[in-house]
Amino acid sequence: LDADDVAHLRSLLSTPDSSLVTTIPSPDGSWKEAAPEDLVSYNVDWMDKYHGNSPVLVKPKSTDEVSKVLQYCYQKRIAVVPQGGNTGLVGGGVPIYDELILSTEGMNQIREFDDVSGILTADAGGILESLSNFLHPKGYMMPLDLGAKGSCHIGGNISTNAGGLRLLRYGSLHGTVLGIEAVLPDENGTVLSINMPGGGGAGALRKDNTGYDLKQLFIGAEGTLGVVTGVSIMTPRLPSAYNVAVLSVPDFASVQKVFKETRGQLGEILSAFEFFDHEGLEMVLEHTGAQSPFESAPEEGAEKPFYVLIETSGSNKDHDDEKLGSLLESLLENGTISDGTLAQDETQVQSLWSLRESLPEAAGKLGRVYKYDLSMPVKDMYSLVEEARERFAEKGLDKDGSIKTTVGYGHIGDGNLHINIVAKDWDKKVEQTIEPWIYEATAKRNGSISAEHGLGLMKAPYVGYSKTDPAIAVMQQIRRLFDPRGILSPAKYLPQASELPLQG
Ligand code: FAD
Ligand code: 2HG
Ligand code: ZN
Repeated sequence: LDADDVAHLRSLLSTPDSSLVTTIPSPDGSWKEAAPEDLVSYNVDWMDKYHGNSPVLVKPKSTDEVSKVLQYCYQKRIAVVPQGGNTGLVGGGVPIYDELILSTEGMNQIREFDDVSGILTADAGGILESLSNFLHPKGYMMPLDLGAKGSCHIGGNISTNAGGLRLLRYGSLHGTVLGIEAVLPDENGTVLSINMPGGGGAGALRKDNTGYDLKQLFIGAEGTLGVVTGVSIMTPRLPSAYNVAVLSVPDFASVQKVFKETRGQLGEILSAFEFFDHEGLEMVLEHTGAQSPFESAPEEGAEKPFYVLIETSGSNKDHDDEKLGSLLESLLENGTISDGTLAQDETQVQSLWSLRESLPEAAGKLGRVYKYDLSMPVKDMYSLVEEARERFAEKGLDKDGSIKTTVGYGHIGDGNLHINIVAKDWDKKVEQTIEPWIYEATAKRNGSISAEHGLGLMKAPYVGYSKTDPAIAVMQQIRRLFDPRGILSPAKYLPQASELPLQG
């Protein structure tokens, strides 16, 4: 990227002064050079783990501008990294070297909302929480919710196929996304409008069996096929009654027992079932100042308990209270749960949720966090956390202080385990003790090395643990079909992506 590129890119943007930030000096004073710190937050990820060095950030205001930018980047073979709210956890959304950063920050309009079908059509840069705030007064809600809601963009959610806290109830984005608009990195900067209202062809429909369902390819593509600029998504009705309970159980077998019972007894009103271990709770209490919801702490030397968070959402509070009440009664009576708190008001709902939602933030306050996001049968989940701890103890990494703690938590309802290994520092020795061992251990359990965070830079070399060679080869061909010159997030997502044969 040089001054000529900056001058050209500026000429494509309707508001160049606010839509392009660069540290490259202008030869003729036609733009004001930014200070390096103005680009820092776009060059570094949320965990402070991946650092790039891009001198140019563009924030187009329309799909047409994205198209012009990608067309130019295609012509000049300029590498581009699409970026939403930069909350991704696998190094996918930040440059590795000096790729152009294309942010969706400037595209955050709601295009339309149909209050009969509940279909929302919005720009890709809409912040998840803002979209929720738009929908709530209308009696609707977004079908996904995550701890990063205040920053992540809907385009980023789609590009990572984010799961989150209520996938158990509302399903994955592969089911709720009805239409996608994306710009391709080709010679025309082609705008591909798939089932988008007003985009040509069929609009946002629940049912449309006319050909390959191309929009599905963009869900979880992590910016390797095109830049998502708009979305149509099906939003569910906002429930009028909520309950949240956090329960303490003696062991992981009881977590599974409670899950089975809960699904059986609560049925359609269950909207979340999360778990965290005792190390996780201690970390949150220490680093967020939250109060324990339990009357007593486990005794010194006693087995460490596990915790589950159960949420119900429905339309009849008395009905839901009765169902949850009888579930808790039966679990207490048969000794499956040892302690518990049921939220009495909205403030308590929030504070119980924050015990679970604060885990990533608390881990970040304690140290440098090696994060693993794994899918596997629930029964095999926690043995992996225990094996990890044993491995670190054998290598002396806990004694010498390199690893401060290892915590396990996640979305039990979706078979999704999060392991956060909190280290004193980013440390090659720690990393090599974890990887590829953790991926092998996951594959042995027939699991997936990424349940919801994606591949990014972190897991690109390891996809083979979860996908066969022929499947990877087909994915590589699809990638080249959409991105013939390999300009979108090269070196990420798939193994040896940068060595794929280029076209044109
Ligand atoms: P970014 O981080 O900016 O980008 C993520 C990837 O998508 C990158 O590869 C980027 O190139 C690509 N991308 C972004 N926008 C576009 C676009 N418009 N077009 C094409 N490609 C694009 N994830 C979950 O699944 N479940 C959780 O519960 C969850 N909780 C989280 C909690 C916290 C506190 C944090 C920090 C993260 C959490 N995440 C979770 C991970 C992250 O928030 C999600 O992956 C989120 O969907 C990323 O959105 P973003 O806008 O920040 O994307
Ligand atoms: C969550 O479920 C997120 O809280 C983040 O997916 C998990 O930070 C993590 O490892
Ligand atoms: Zn998660």
